[in-house]
Amino acid sequence: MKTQVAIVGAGPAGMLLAELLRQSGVACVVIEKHSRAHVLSRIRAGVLEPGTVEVLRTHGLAERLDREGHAHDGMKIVWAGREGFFIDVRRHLGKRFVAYGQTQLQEDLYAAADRHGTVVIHEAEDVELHGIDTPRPQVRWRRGGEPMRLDCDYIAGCDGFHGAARRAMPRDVLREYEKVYPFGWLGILSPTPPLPDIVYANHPRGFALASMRSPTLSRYYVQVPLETRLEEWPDERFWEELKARYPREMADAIVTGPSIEKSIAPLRSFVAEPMRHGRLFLAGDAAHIVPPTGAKGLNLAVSDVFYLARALAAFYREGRSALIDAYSETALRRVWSSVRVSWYLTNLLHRFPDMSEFDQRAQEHELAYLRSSPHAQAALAEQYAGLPFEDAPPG
Ligand code: RFL
Ligand code: PHB
Repeated sequence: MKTQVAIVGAGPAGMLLAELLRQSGVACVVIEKHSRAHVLSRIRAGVLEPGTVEVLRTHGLAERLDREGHAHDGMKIVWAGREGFFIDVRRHLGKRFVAYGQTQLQEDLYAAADRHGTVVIHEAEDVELHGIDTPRPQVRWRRGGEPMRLDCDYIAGCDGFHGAARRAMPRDVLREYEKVYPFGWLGILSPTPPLPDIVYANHPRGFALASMRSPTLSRYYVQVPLETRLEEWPDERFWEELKARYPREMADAIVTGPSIEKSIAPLRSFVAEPMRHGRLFLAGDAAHIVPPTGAKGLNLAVSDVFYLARALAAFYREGRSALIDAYSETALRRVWSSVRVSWYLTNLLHRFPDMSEFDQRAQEHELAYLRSSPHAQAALAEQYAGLPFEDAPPG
């Protein structure tokens, strides 16, 4: 098989890239390790930044999102025994977020691919990337034991943190920056009405988060030690612990019910630089991971893909390679901004096992400062909303 761009991974990054390239007249094939049913069953992100929504709207991918998504203006922060406050993104930036599940977005992207006959190959085993330093790179894999090969001009590595693409970068080219946090998030999805706002809580028992997917579907998380096992957390224990971490009135307003999904995610910050080598580009979780505290992972996948699709379209349409050459640097500016604010919010809102009394007091005073200063709130609102996308340089 031959194509212009081989896309490895059919997560949100890979499937969005396939659709943006198609709209620019660039041919591509997507190669995915898992089955379509598996990809569509993953429950992950739920908060779309204003810039993400804009990209989806501009490319005709927001019809269901505009119908079913729940627009909101910012987020609340509460902490034990004190009055909380609201980071009002709409007031400071005139922009709104949309609560819309990654699961739904993934369905919308598959529907777009189906409408236009985009080739997505599932259940590809032992995916390998070859010749990324040559003008004719290849992706090779096995399907049902048979060896398969795709020749292309470029490869987009959209295969997530554990994928094959980043590992195909030469060791002496790649620099990796990493921070692993000493706790995880235990999350549940429940068919119950959510609280009206997204509420982050800092409590001596640990961090908690109240979020939403729809008016009848809520998503909650509590900070747990890394060695926690799901079996230790029947629904009753989860609800009790969640409520214990919120102020009284909020705890009373939380509607409990059965969980329809329950999982534990460890927290990590990770950035691989550069995001391009030779004919290989990295996009999304393949290049970087953020702890979920900033709700940034999916949004970064979308901004990487926006820059990458624009660069490849300029190359195929006008023979311009300047945007391809600038891709890594351009994408990394936005990546580091979101990595930084996710790390900041993680430090601000969690109880670390090795926290000293000094650390604790400094954290409390940081929260008090944020609550009292409209300037600090405006700065956080700007970063929580995500930096605006950069215009393409003229030429
Ligand atoms: P994905 O979604 O991991 O997709 C990668 C795809 O590549 C496939 N794959 C391979 N394919 C071929 N060959 C190989 N060798 C392969 N290895 C893997 C995989 O099967 C998969 O289909 O990466 P992508 O597309 O970059 O998208 C990134 C997002 O999924 C991720 O950043 C977010 O889910 C992170 N995240 C959140 N992001 C937000 O913006 N807002 C949020 O509110 C938010 N909440 C979250 C989150 C992630 C969470 N977890 C569980 C990690 C909440 C949680 C709990
Ligand atoms: C979610 O709705 O799953 C969610 C919301 C905010 C976050 C992380 C996850 O920071």
